[in-house]
Amino acid sequence: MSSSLVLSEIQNHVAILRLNRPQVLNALSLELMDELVTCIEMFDQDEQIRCMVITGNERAFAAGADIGDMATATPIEMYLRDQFTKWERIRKVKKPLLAAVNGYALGGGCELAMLCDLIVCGENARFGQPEIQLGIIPGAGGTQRLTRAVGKSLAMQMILTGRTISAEEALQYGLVVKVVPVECTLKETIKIAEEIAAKPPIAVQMAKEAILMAFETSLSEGLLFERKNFYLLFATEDQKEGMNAFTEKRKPQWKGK
Ligand code: DAK
Repeated sequence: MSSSLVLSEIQNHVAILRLNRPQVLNALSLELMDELVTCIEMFDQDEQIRCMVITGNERAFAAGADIGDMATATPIEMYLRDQFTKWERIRKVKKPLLAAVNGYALGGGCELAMLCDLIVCGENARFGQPEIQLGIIPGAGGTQRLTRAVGKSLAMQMILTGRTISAEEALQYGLVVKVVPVECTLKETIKIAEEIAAKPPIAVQMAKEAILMAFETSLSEGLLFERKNFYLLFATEDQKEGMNAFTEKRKPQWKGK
C-alpha cells in the first residue's frame, strides 16, 4: 500500500515504511502520524508481515513534530488532538519495529526512533531533543526513553541544552546498535529485520514483550513475566519443531503457531 505521506513496500515478510515529507525534513504532521499509525497497525495484523522498518531519506529520518501544527495551538486544542494516543498505539505494536535513521532524528523524530525496538543509523545521523529551544520539553517520551538509553548525564545535557549527538556518540552510548555508511542504512536494517523475520514469530513477539517489560517493572516482576512467556511458548508448534529439528539435525520450518 502507498499513501502520500508514508510509502510502504513489503520484502520477504518485512514491511518497509518510508516517511515522505522530504521538503520539510519529514516533519511529523498530524496527517503523517495518522497514516503512519494506520499503516503500522495494518501490518501488525497482517500474518505475512513479521517485522517492520521505519525510515526516512538521506537527509532526515524526521526533524520533529511539525512546528507549524503547534505554533499557535492552545492547550485545549492540544488536549483535543490527543496525539499521545497515537504514540501509545505504536507502543502497543506486537511485531518488532526497527528504525533506519539517516540525517536528522530530532524531537519527535528522535522519539519515534526510540519508540522502535532498535535503531541502525548512517554516519550522517544526528540525534537530539531540541524542544527546549522552542520553549517546550519533549512530549512523546524523550525525557524517559533517552534517559534510559544513554543515561542521566548525557540525557540532561541533550534535553536541557538542545545539543545533538553524532552517530558515533549514539553508538558509544547505546542509543543505536550499528553505524553504517549512509547508502547502506536501509539495507543493513532490512538485513536485521529479515533475520528476525526468519525466526519463530510467536517467540519473537513474546521476547519483545518481555524485553519491553524490563523498562516497566521491578526485576522480580520482570523475571516472573519472562517465566510465564517462557512456559507459554511450550504450547506452540514452533517450540516442538525447533527442538525436534535440533535433535534431527535439520533446519526448522516455522509455522507461527
Ligand atoms: N517542523 C516544520 N518544518 C520543519 C521542521 C519541523 N520540525 N524541521 C524543518 N522544517 C522545515 C524548515 O522550516 C524548512 O522549510 P522551508 O523554509 O524550506 O519551507 C525545511 O524544513 C528545511 O529545513 P531548514 O531550511 O531549516 O534546513 P537546515 O538544513 O538549515 O536545518 C534543521 C535543519 C533540522 C537543523 C532545522 O530545520 C531545525 O532546527 N528544525 C527544527 C528541529 C526541531 O526543533 N525539532 C523539534 C520540533 S518539536 C507530542 C509528540 C511529539 C512532539 C510533541 C508532542 N505529543 C504526543 C503531544 C514533538 C515535538 C517536536 O518534535
